[in-house]
Amino acid sequence: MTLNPAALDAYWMPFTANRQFKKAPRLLTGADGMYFRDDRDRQVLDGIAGLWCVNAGHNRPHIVQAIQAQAAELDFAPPFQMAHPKAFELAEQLVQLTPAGLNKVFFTNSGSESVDTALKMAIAYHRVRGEGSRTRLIGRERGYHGVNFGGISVGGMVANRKMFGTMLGGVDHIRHTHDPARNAYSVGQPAHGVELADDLERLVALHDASTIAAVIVEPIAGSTGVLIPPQGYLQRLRDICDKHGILLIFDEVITGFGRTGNPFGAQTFGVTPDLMTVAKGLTNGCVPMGAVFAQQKIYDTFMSGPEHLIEFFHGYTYSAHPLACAAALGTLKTYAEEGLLTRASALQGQFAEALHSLKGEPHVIDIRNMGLVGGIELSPLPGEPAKRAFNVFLDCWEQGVLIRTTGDTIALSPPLIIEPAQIDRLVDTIRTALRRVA
Ligand code: PXG
Ligand code: PLP
Repeated sequence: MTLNPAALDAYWMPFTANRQFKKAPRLLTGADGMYFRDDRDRQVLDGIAGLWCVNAGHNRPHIVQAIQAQAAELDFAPPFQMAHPKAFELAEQLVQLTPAGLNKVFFTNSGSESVDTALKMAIAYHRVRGEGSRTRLIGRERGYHGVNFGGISVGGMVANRKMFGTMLGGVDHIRHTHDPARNAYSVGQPAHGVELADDLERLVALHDASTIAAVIVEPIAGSTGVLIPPQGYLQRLRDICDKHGILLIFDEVITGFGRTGNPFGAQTFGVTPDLMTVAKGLTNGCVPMGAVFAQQKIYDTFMSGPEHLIEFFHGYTYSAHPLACAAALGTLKTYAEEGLLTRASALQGQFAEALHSLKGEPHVIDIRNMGLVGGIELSPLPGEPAKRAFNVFLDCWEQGVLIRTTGDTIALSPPLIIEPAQIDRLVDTIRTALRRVA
């Protein structure tokens, strides 16, 4: 099945060079396990779990059957003042996986919605407990928190921000943690940079803690090129937040559901946030769904007014959609049966070794890794940022391997079912590409 150029005209593609793509489309028509199938009937090894989301691999029977059965049983249930059983069942199962204390779940339909939900929860929480002056939100340079207005306001990727006006007021950013001069080629967490967390003290001194509601960071910054937190950094952020009564939000849309070797990055790094956002791996990418996990104390604070009144004026038509809940339950069953939420810890040694074997190949200037996520940073083509990495992407695609690039960094986040030989193929494909691209 191949589409002719006219058939590609109407679809305005997201985060895509539309005109370039439509001249030479890359179409996926099927998927199973570790592989996509494309419109030339090739098998393409999936090196990025779709888009950091298909953590259990493609076409998994429990998930497929759960979605099919649910569609025939209950297609939709209104989520406001009504509910359906699977929403509760899913929430109960999820809080068995989260760090202790994060035992309330609010459902959304994407990571972007999870982020905006968490930011609203944080501001409203302080207001309900009588500190309505705490409205300021702090993000981090190079952060990615989705594309809604809240998310791009606290986000720190300039291309995602500069076209969209002034965004939310009252937002500030701490410094990012990328420090190749000291930390290039670190295996796992870099040794240097714990003091970068102290940048939060600078913002407290500037704005006063009484104006700050929350700080949001990704435990590992994914979209900006896989930036692993320096040793001790997240704990120090936690300590500074506690000292000043600021909520700490971990955006675990990428690090959630097994990517780092534990169910959540919070567990891998040993730091528990007040709110935690997830999406992607929650349903294995099969039906859109996100969630926000909240500490008991936050939920309890909202449960203070008259019992017949709505406590939190927020929610989506499709919050806890039956198809999404069914898909998530099938996903959790698959993760549990196959031990996938901890499998990355067994594979990370081989993954790290394979990745770091690319040191010394043409153009490579840094390699970063943790669990089953990796970043390979290239020197840019002079005057043409991002082009060299994209050339590697195209070369790998021709070799039958799907990778992802952001700027001049190659990002890898394979399904957690990957086998050692497939890790080697992934890395060797990149090696071949590096040796022949401009
Ligand atoms: N937070 C984080 C940390 C994310 O990685 C989102 C929020 C938004 O999720 P939704 O479901 O609204 O897309 C994300 C999503 C990339 C890439 O290029 C990364 C994401 C999405 C698309 C592309 O690396 N992360
Ligand atoms: N716009 C309009 C006009 C609506 O009526 C609604 C929901 O009822 C929305 C936007 C929000 O849609 P959703 O709940 O799917 O986010």
